[in-house]
This record gives sequence, C-alpha cells and structure tokens, in this order.
Amino acid sequence: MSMGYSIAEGPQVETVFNVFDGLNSPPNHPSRDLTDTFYITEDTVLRPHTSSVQVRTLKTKKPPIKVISPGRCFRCDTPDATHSPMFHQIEGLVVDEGITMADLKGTLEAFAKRLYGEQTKTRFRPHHFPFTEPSCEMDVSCFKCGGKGCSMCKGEGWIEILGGGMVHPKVLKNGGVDAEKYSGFAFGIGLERLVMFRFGIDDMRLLYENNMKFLEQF
Ligand code: 2NL
Repeated sequence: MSMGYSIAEGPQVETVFNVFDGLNSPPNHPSRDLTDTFYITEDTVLRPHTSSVQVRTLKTKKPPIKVISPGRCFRCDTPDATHSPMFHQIEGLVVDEGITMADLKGTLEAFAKRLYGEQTKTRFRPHHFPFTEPSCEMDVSCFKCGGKGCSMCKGEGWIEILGGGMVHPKVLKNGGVDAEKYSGFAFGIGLERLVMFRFGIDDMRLLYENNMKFLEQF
C-alpha cells in the first residue's frame, strides 16, 4: 500500500474463463486437469491462483491500474511439508503507458529489501508462464547465510521467492485493454512459502493446525 497499490478481492469460486482462458492458458494445459484443479461444474472451479482477480480488474477498470490481490486458492495436492490443497497467494498487477521490465525489477527489488533487509540481493532468471512474456523468477540472497550456502538454501546461496513478467498482449486484449497503447507487469507470490522462509518454519501444516504452542511464538 505504501507503494500506491490498492487491494482487489474476488470470489473463491471462479469461472474457467477467468482462471484459464483469459490468462492465455492453452486448452491442453495440465493445470486444467481434474487431477490438478477442483471443479464445481464444467465451467466453474475453486480458483487455483488469484490471477483471476486481475483478469476481473482488467475487464472492469481502465489504466492506470495498480492492484494487489491477496487471497485463498485451491489445488488438488496431498498435504506435506511444502504443499497444501488450500493456500494463499499475493499477486500484483500494474498496467499503464510505457511500463517496462525495469519497473518490474525495481518494484520487486524494493519489496525484497523491505521484507528481508537492505543487504538483500536479488537475481532474476528466465522462466515460462502462459500469461506473461517475457517471464522470470526472482531469487533473493539467502537471509540465513547471506549467500555463502547453508541448509536453508541447500548450498545455493539463493532462494526462489516469486514469479512474474510482462503481461502477455493476449491477456491485455482478453481483458479489453488496448495492447498497442498499454503494457504492464504482473507477479505472483506464494504466501505460505514466503512466511516459512521469513520465520524459519519447516512444515507448512503447522500454519493451519492452530496449535497454541506454535502460534504463541509470533
Ligand atoms: C508464481 C507466479 C505469476 C502472474 C502470476 C498475472 C496476472 C495477469 C496477467 C499476467 Cl492478469 N500475469 N500473474 C504473472 C506471472 C507469475 O505467479 O509462481 N506464483 C506463485
């Protein structure tokens, strides 16, 4: 909010258009399978991410757009130390004239430094998402060892914390935005993963069990 974003919310039961088609997800993409996504009917699902809120924003708001969409998401996963069928995502979307990858990098670097401290370094690696082009993942220098390599970062010195990229022109068009005039960036962060790193929690299930001995530590 201190960077000028407003908060957008949307329903947890979503249309297949808002979670897949509107985001340029190909018709045969594995995330569409009944084994990956919880279907309510043929064309409604429990949202597997909060990008659907951003699709709604594109359809209803005119640029400049600057929104964060936090919320509960669902995927068919068996619970273990790093997976939960119910989890939370925080997404960001910025659309305006002249937005570039430099805006994305500057924004995410500022976010990483605020969350993990000024000494934090960031590293961007190329990646692929159907809804952004180009796409990237961001690593932060390990906050436990400072980048030397330890058990937390598995000897890497870096920890992956989010994915993002420049909004695909097709996604802008699907949302009724003029892709010749406007460009934008978007990013998505898994909240549980971020919190587990921030507080050194090694099992995601602890976050949901309401054990007082666990909760009272924070
Ligand atoms: C991840 C990656 C991402 C987005 C989310 C997005 C939304 C719209 C258009 C384009 Cl409306 N992109 N969201 C983009 C890139 C990555 O999430 O790993 N999340 C946990």
